Amino acid sequence: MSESNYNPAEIEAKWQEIWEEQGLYRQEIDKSKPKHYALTMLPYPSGDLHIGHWYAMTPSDARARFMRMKGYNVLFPMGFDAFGLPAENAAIKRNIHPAKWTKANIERMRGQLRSMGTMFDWEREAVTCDPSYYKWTQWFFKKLMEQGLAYRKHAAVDFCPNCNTTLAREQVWGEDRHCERCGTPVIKKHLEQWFFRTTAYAEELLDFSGIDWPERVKVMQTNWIGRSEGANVVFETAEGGHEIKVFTTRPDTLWGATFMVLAPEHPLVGAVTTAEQEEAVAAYQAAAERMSSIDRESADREKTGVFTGGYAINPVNGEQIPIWIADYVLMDYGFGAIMAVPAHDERDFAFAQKYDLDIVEVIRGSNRTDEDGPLAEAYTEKEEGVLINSGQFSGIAVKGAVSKVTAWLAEQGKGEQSINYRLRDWLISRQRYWGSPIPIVYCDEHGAVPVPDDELPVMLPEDVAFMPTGESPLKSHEGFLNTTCPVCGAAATRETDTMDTFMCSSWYQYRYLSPDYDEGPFDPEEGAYWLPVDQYTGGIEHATMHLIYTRFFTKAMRDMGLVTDDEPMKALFNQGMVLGEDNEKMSKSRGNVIAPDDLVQEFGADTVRAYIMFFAKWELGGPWNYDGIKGPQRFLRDVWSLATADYAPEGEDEEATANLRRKTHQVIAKVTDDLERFAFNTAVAALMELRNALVEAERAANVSVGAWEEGIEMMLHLLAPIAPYISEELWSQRGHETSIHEQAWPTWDEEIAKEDTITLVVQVNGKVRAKIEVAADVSNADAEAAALSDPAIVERLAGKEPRKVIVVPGRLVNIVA
Ligand code: ANZ
Repeated sequence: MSESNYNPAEIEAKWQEIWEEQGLYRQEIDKSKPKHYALTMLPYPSGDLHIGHWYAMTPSDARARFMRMKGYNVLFPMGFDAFGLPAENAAIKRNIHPAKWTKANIERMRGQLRSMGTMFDWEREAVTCDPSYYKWTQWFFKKLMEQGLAYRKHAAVDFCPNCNTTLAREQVWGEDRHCERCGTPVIKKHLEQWFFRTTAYAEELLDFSGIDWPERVKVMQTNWIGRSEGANVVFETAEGGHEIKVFTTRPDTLWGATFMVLAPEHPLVGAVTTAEQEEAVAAYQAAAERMSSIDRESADREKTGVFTGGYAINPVNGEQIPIWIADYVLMDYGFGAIMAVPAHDERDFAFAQKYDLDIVEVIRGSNRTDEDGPLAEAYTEKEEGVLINSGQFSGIAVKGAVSKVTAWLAEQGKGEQSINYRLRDWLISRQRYWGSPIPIVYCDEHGAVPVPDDELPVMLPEDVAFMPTGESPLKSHEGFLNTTCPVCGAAATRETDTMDTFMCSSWYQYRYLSPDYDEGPFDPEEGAYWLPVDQYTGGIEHATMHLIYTRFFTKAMRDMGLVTDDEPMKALFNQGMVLGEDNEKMSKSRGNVIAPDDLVQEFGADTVRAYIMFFAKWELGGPWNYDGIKGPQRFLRDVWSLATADYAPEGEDEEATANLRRKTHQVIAKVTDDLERFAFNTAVAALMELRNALVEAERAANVSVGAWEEGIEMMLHLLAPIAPYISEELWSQRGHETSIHEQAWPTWDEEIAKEDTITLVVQVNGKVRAKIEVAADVSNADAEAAALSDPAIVERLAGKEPRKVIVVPGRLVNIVA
């Protein structure tokens, strides 16, 4: 083989320039071709691209390039999710303005992104902190308001004391309810905040028909939305005639409701509490308020509560039942009140035992009798058992009882069927500086008035003391704060909170279509051609935040008449994560961070790309291995040597020629199928096999020139999406004038790809009993397996284990029975 003079640094810089000059990756409407909108999640401009960006983006790029070669007109844009807390925190730490910090980072990252060799069309770049972008984010806020999907409410909200801002429910994670960004446990604050009515689409968000999304994401979203079917039942208080409404999933257990529990914040607590209990109740309420950072829903935490002194009447049997307050009942689910059925609910059972409250069994399983004594635990079975102590329903099976009891309650005017969701409306107000201002003006006379369209965007002022105080820094900016009412012209003040940055990324795929368009959020002509996104790629960590928000946005946009699709992205694929060499998550403190720039310098971008695609299944990810990159490096060097070699056969061996052609066509089929399925690792492995076959052919110098040329050119085609620079360079060195990236994806010939087969004779105890077709290079084990599974042999052995099997390669399989 010829000596390799492959110099990645040189050719990569060269092709970046040529591609840009030629506009090779300009992506424009072309109605003569089917379109393919490939989207990968946009980065936050943190300052440096890390290997995780490479891991997410370069295989996505390979897939987009593959689709392009397959004949699609591919849109593959890139941008920056540029508002957000890290910029502000970095700015505070280093005393530079967040805008400056962000812009410098974007500049740097653009260069790094270019080195990756991706086909991003930079003319479609969108940066969410640009006024030309956030003008439309604000416009969407107004549109949502018009649609009744944005509203303002005074509410107890989650507040991160470290980030000094409120958070959406989705941004509060874990048992200890910590901030998704910084890990600090959140506290509750009572604030006037803006919300988006995501719950209006709860039912539709549960419907994933028509989109090809990973099962895991669908399950996570379904759990997050948390749909429960049940009934609302009204209880009256024994005195004062107040009505307490509850949501229950088990109306069939109503006869067993022996007490009620209100959330400590429930508005009727004051009304039902007796004078004797007032002090204890107030103390418990105060404690609950302080405790709210702990997960009140946690099942294992010891239940606590206080009796209010008041009673309610069970609507089905007229019994007086005590009303308690307890923090395991949450104010923001159902009606913030429950009917407690200790015999059939674990939490209620624990509570009743602790406070010595009545436990009345109303469902009985078949393996239990009166002699068994009191229940040792709640009986929560819904499929097996019959109702007892339940008036006219006694004796019916528990299975199906919910709907029967619900129908009867509705007839009696005592309840109604109801569906509840865990999903909460999306809280979008943030008390921080670096975000899009909310386009609202408050007027004494006219309340919250949206800023007129022709005054958008409400510019984020730059001269702001952006120290985090828990209040928006915009509050202390007189010039920003003071304005006039758009309706009456009287003095008014602006909303000073900014929007959650998840809002910016909820619609960015639309802005990419026409980032400079000023008549609307995107050019409808571009939208009509490119939408929806055909293939989205990104990390699983966005399953319940970004991916719910963007679905909500698209549904709202559809109802505004802006798009016709119900869903933003037809297909989604989640890649895994690259870990450090120590198999741990990469972090500066662990010192296991892999810096892509260094790798590019040492190996070239193509090798880094090939290794990223090769070292793990993309959806799984795994630990980085510095030595592992040598394999793909060797591979690309070999490809270089092979493609630049002067191949001159010494003779022409028919079989060797057929073998090479077979391999070539098999690899075309394999790589095509693999790239379709995001199986990049096996695609690279198949190309390495083709390399081996070519190395062998060159050494033996015995295949036809035609077969050799075919092998080399197919290698370059198949390699193009994975290693775009080297394939382009070698392609052009071979005298081609148009880019390899504009070539059609190769097809294969099944006949040529077909394995050579041979016939083996199968004997049982020395007599020929069957003949089998197997691959010419079949292993002994495979030949044995094929013989033993032949129907004639299976019949003859009649289930008995053969005593011995002897394989004579290329001739026969002898079974001793
Ligand atoms: C009586 C009952 C009997 C219940 C029984 C369950 C079992 P999911 O499935 O999560 O929707 N619940 C209702 N509102 C609540 C609140 N604000 N805080 C805490 N718990 C609340 O749960 C619905 C069940 O959770 C409801 O059904 C109610 O308890 C409780 F054998 O009512 B159930």
